[in-house]
Amino acid sequence: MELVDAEVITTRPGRNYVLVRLETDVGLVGWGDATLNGREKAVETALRDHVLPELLGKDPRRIEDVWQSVFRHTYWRGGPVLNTALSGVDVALWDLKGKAAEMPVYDLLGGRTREYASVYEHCGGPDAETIVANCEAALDHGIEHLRVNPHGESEEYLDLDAVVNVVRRVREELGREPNLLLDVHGRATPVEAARLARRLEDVGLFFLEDPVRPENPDALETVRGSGTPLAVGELATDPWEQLPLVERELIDFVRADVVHVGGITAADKLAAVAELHHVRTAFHGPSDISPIVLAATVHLDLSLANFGVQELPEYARPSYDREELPLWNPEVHDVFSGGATLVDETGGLDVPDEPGLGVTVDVERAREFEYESQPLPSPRNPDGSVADW
Ligand code: KDG
Ligand code: MG
Repeated sequence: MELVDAEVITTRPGRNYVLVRLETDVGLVGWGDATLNGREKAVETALRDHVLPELLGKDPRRIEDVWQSVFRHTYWRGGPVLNTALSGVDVALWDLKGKAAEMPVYDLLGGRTREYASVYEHCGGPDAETIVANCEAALDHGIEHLRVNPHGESEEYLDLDAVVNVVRRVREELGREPNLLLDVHGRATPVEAARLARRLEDVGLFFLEDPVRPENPDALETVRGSGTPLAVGELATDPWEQLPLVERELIDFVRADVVHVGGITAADKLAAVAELHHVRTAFHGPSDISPIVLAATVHLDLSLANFGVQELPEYARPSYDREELPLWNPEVHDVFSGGATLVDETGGLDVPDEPGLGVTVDVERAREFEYESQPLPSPRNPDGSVADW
């Protein structure tokens, strides 16, 4: 089998997605996603001008070989742009392999370890009452992991005292049972994060995410040591970035993003190392990844012994009433069908028992939605200096 066509399609059904389409000489087509939020055009160019032309004539069954060649033969390897391009190719190759073998990707990865992948839902709002109402709506749908977003997904500066008060209120209102999660987007200093983790011990968080900026992993030594579990890794652009955190057991959850860390191939290797250190997975699943990556991630989740929880993007939510602005993006379903869906009452995602990833892409519809630049948030501290988001 050989690759006879390789195309990148940037589409915008509600938001920008960069898709990879690989076609073989036997008529099989595989789909991948190479979306890098806010820098989509950089990846599109890398794929179109550099990566995809080199794939033509290659045997798509040799996923590991293609991975190694795309990663190492660039010489200037890694980084968000090149590794997102590589991830898109890798996911499309797994889709193709499943289609060729007539097996779902989770079977290629060793088979199911679970019936569904439990998800966490984002519950934001301007005050504790709204957040509690949104948590209750999710709980009514069987979702047991709730990410409390004290500032919604807004650009606002993070006031740590306010965050602690809101999280405490939410815990008091909901009782001990629901699993509560908190993401501080690296906005705390190491010592602030350590204090935050200790102050939240009695709340019993499921995890505290990105307590500090990821550039200096040693900073997590300062944060470590409280009873609050830590989750880090959505910014990792290769599995080696997470390796010291896993090996030194500085974190409890790896949060790699399949579309940035190097695809299914790299995320699976990272998960295997994590398993040996009793670290579970909580793979990234924001709405800036398309249903192709969500499906790829859930195939992996379903196959892993050390799966922890899966983030739920907004387009995969049940359409229940929420008291915050609905972020629901129905146009995404004009382009993508199948893939991961929530299983009623379980609060978990499952994928169809179909060959490959089980996602269908309406390519003509995808071409109709044209790319538009969508600037990323640019939050500032009260004194005007740059803050993380
Ligand atoms: O593109 C950036 C988003 O994916 C990020 O803000 C989402 O932090 C995030 C999360 O935990 O999903
Ligand atoms: Mg995050």
